[in-house]
Amino acid sequence: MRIVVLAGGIGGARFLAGVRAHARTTGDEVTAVVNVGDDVWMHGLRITPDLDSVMYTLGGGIDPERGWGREGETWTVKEELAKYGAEPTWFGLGDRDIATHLVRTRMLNAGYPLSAVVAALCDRWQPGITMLPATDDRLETHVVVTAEDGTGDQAIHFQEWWVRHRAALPAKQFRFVGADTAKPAAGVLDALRAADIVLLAPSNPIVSIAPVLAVSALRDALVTGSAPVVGVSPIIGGSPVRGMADKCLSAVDVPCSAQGVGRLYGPRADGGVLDGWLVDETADAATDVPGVRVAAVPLWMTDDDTTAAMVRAALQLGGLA
Ligand code: GDP
Ligand code: FO1
Ligand code: CA
Repeated sequence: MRIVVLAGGIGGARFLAGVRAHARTTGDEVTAVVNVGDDVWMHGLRITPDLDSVMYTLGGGIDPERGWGREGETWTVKEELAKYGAEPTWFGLGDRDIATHLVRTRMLNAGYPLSAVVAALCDRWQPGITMLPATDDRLETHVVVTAEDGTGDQAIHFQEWWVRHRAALPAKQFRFVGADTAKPAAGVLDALRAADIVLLAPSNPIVSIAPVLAVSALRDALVTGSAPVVGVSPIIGGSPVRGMADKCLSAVDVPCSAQGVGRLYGPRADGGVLDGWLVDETADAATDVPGVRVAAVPLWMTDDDTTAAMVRAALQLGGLA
């Protein structure tokens, strides 16, 4: 069976570890289509946080506490850059991590598409699944906030909003710059066409999954494809578990609940993307999303086996397994 997963960073990576654990018992093929909206240039280097979180997590190189960057990291370059006053000082590139960004930037400058860069980096990390960026084209999430001098609105890069301002500036709008013309990356449409099921990881719906679905040909392939689409709620009992998804949801007036996110995604039969919606067994069990089949199981991704059980429930909800 072929499983395609749309994913962001930490939540996506942990979910994919469970999908891989399940697939190892069944021989299923797994393809992750990963968000690139967080990608950014810093100090002349191209940084791809969600792709790297997935690659390092599945490759055994992640810092498990942070959920991004490398385990056993050192910060000499960051400290030296700060001594030069080289901005941005609010964004930290670790020494080990920088090697990845150097390889990526060099390949991009040589003309390789991002999907080829990801494949090359995965030669080292061996994630055990196929990893694809949503698009090889430029697609960046920008956040519209009130300008610092109060004179009007200003759009800042997602990383500036998320890391520098810790999502504390009220977001008026999220813009996926470049999405209008972005095409699915090499391999994405083939993967969606061949899929037996498409899963939406319990990733941030606004800044991880929405930018993937903003690639219109990708969304069309998912919506019109024959594979069932099942989402997994990133919200458990009104809490985003970890991270700041609540700040993103409130910005677009969506309640921070499994029901709120399920209704935001909406039924595939009526302009949305879902056939099934998996929610946590506790408070979320009462979730109702018209036009979508809802099932409730424990959704805490505490270890790969627990997460693999979630994956099996998602496959069941999609009518497979
Ligand atoms: P990011 O790109 O690094 O922010 O990571 P993602 O967007 O892929 O995932 C972040 C989301 O994962 C958070 O907003 C949480 O809602 C969700 N999340 C984290 N841990 C868990 C968990 O154990 N269970 C569930 N259901 N969701 C989780
Ligand atoms: N997150 C932070 O909170 N502070 C940082 O300095 C930071 C640096 C960084 C460098 C490389 C990378 O791949 C990720 C990094 N992140 C950092 C995480 C990242 O900003 C966000 O958590 C994600 O983009 C949200 O998905
Ligand atoms: Ca992300």
